[in-house]
Amino acid sequence: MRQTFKRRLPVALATVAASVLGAGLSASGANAATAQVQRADDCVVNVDSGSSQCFGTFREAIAATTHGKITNAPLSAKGIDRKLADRLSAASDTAGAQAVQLGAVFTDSNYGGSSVIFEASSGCRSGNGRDAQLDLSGIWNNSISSLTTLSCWLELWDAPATAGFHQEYRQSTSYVGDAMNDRASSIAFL
Ligand SMILES: [Ca+2]
Repeated sequence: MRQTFKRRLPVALATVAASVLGAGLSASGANAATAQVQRADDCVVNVDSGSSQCFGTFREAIAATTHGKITNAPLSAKGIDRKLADRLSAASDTAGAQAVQLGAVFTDSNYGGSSVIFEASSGCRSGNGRDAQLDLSGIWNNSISSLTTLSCWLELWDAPATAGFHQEYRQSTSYVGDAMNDRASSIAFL
């Protein structure tokens, strides 16, 4: 069924407790390389449940994580900026908000490439210890180059299960730096 498989439609992926970003495994071999060139994945991962959904545009991913509160975000993740981050914070503060956005990571510098927006039922209390963590897999493993902090500070770790070399980011960062670039295999939310 490879020819009829539509990667751009929202896909509810099976929950995998320790390694939630399985969307990158949905294609294989030469087809995977082609797909990544043609279309980046923009995914939303719920760190409470481990579930993830991927979309054809960053705008769709933002609409999903805000449950329709923001439907005019930029089509490309490259459009994420302080204004959008402020809107996300405002949306998650409103009564009845169903998710808080913790932060986002990108496979290219300057918020480009494939993106993952992390959400949870509640936000981080920055500076007050670790609120959540998860492993990066699929196309996101060893590929993160930039990130956006929203409710949380983000900490990138070289090894799975937040082990090994790591760096903490307290603000949005257009390039995570030579020491951490294309190296993160897990992430912690502070
Ligand atoms: Ca690594």
